Amino acid sequence: MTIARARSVAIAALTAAATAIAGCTSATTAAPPGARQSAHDPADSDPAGVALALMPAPVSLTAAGGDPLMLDGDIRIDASGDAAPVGALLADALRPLTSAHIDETGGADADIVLRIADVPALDGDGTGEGYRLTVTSSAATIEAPTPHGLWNGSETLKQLLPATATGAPLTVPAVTITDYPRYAYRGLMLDIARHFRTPEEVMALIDAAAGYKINTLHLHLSDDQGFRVAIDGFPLLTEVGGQGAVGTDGRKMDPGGYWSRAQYQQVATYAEARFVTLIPEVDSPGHTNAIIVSESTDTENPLLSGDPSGINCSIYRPAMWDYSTAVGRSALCPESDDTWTLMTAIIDQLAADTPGPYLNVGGDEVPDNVLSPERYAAFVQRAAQLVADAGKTPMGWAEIAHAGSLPEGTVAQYWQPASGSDGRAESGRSAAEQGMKIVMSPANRAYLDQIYAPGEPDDSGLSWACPDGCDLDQFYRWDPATLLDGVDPDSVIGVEGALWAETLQTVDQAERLAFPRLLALAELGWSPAADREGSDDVYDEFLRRVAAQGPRLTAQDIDFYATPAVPWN
Ligand code: TNX
Repeated sequence: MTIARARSVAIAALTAAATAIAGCTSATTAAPPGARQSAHDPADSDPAGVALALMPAPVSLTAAGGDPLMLDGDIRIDASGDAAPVGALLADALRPLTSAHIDETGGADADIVLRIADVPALDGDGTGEGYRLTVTSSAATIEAPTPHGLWNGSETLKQLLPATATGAPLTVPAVTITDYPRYAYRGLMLDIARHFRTPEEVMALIDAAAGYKINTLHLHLSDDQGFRVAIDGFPLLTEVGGQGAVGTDGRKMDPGGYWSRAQYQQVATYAEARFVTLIPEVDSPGHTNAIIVSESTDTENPLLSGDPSGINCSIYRPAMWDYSTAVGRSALCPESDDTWTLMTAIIDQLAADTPGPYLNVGGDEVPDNVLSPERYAAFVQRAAQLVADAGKTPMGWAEIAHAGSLPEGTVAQYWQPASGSDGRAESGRSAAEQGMKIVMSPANRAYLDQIYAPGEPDDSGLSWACPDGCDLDQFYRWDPATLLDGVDPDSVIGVEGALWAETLQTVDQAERLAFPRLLALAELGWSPAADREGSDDVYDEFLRRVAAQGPRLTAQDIDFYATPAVPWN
């Protein structure tokens, strides 16, 4: 446990007490006439003694005011057919909370019912992710048109239960929740190239993020300092390319590592079962020094030409390691056949092992003196076409807009810390004008590697996009639909928090930067548009719900920054 962790545990204990009295729900709550609506008045404690501090806020919540559901004795879950896998994961989540026997065989009078059903109130939801959760004194019923919707409903139900076992029977307040997402894409990016993370660490982060209805995990698998997944036919990519990390520099302070193909498949399967779409990224043509150092002297490889030095368009010739944080020094040459032999092998294997629809080819930060704009465009067009040929939709950082004609449906991820009509936002505007869909990750609003506050002693992040710090307000008080002038709101398909890792040696450091700020992005991605920028009430109400997440994160052994912005106690 880090010092930060000890502090968060102490705060969590206080938060648990506060949570029990702070009834609250979304500003967007729509209650039918006559229904008792949860209010923001802290004195309005909910009758079950469990605060409705839901994160992200649901579209519509009605506190029915009736007796809560008491889960004691046998807890019977009815989830059959397509609902069964979600029911089994829900049962697993309940076990640590209760000594009651959990019976998944269902039956007419089950306590928890998960049912695939047409819910007319969700007719406007184009994502298929919506659900309705109805809790009465006799049962909690989740209905949704898809298993993904049932999963989202079960994550909400879990938030209506205590974070940890209390010894008392589990109670669930009587509520009706109708809920669906604003955006189909709600992502977290993990950079396991700059510092290695194990599959187990990544799976724990999937669980934590999925609890907040994050449905996309973008894995940044390769960069200048490391290549992290074994590729058939090219063992040096990982045996050489996976050995270091940022800061290694001969000191071995920052060891590398890599996943076997089977481990990648295991993480993909784990994510899929939790309705998290895995998106692999092989960053190219820049950010490729690990590939170049591993393969430009791979003269014995029968799949390559015998002299693959032609892949190397970096500033280092012959190739050499650079474990610093410098960017813009490496590039794969678009003219080399060996470049495309490698790119095809990497893309085809990742496409085959990835259940989801996307594959990201990067495309960021290639200076003109490393590759001319024409050579950059040639590279990105060919890489994107390889992705399309492998049956996936290409994604890349928004610079790919400069590559010109890319396959239909290509998605651009906007990252500049610029908004409105600022010239630096040109890549985002250009991508949208070309008909690409946009994922919003503006660095000063969504880069989870940035510091919370200057001088904060435990802050291990970078500050280039957030010189004055970016605390929760910066991550919460903006609107992905309107950030960029000249971008049609309909082009925006969602938001993603990017956890770059140059400075993050440990997973505790990574967690502390991601939480609680990822919750702000999860809410922007899921909950209806609101006046988050203008209204202090909207923001304060969000902060009260963040406070209730402290014990939940602690129960999952997730470190977080106990920002003074949040009324933790
Ligand atoms: C910029 S923005 C990068 C990454 C760094 C990050 C650090 C972008 C697409 N590239 O290579 O890790 O800043 O904050």
